[in-house]
Amino acid sequence: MQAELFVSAPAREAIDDGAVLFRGLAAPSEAVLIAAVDAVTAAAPFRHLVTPGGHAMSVAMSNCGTVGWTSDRRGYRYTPTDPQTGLPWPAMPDVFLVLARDAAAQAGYAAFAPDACLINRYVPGAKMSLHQDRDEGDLAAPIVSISLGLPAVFLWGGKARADRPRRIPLGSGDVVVWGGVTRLNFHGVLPLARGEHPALSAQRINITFRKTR
Ligand code: MD6
Ligand code: FE
Repeated sequence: MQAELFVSAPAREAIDDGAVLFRGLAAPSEAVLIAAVDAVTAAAPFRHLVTPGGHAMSVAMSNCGTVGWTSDRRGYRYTPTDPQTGLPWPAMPDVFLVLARDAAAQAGYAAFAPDACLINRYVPGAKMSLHQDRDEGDLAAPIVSISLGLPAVFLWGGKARADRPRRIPLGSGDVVVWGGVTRLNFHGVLPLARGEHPALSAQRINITFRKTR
């Protein structure tokens, strides 16, 4: 029946070449995803990493997967253990993997096999300056990004830092997939506005999946 096609196809918005936004794709999984974030961050607590320039980031971070993204005065890199605990990063929860692979496939990236998952926590005022994601060894693989909690304004820039970014509102359950010719585009997040989310109170959680090797 025709109606079933509409039920199973998520709202899809093209952001750019190779970049797609699926509104609400993760919304049905919100509670399960939050429980999985809680489990990961009980073992690998959120922390404010220091940039090579010596500034503490306003966004708090954790990771799960075979390797995790980290930063200190010596630079940015992926490590197999959590520098704070000395332990391996927690395994990637199944619910994360299933959703990431499904979103990637729907965006046209078959067989996405992420080995790293970065979890970012924003509170009001926290932001992410324009940057490129370029520390991954496999730039042919896309990145999948899931947003939960308070809404944010995502900045979608171009190939050069000076390109004026577009503003894309992201809400809880929205999933962005990007790769291909825009894999290295600059992007960021405006300072989070105050608000109250039913499940996450005054927080936004962003989960990004990457293939580093
Ligand atoms: C955020 N996201 O949405 C920050 N990077 O909180 C990112 O920096 C990002 O969402 C690469 C791909 C997708 C992303
Ligand atoms: Fe990024």
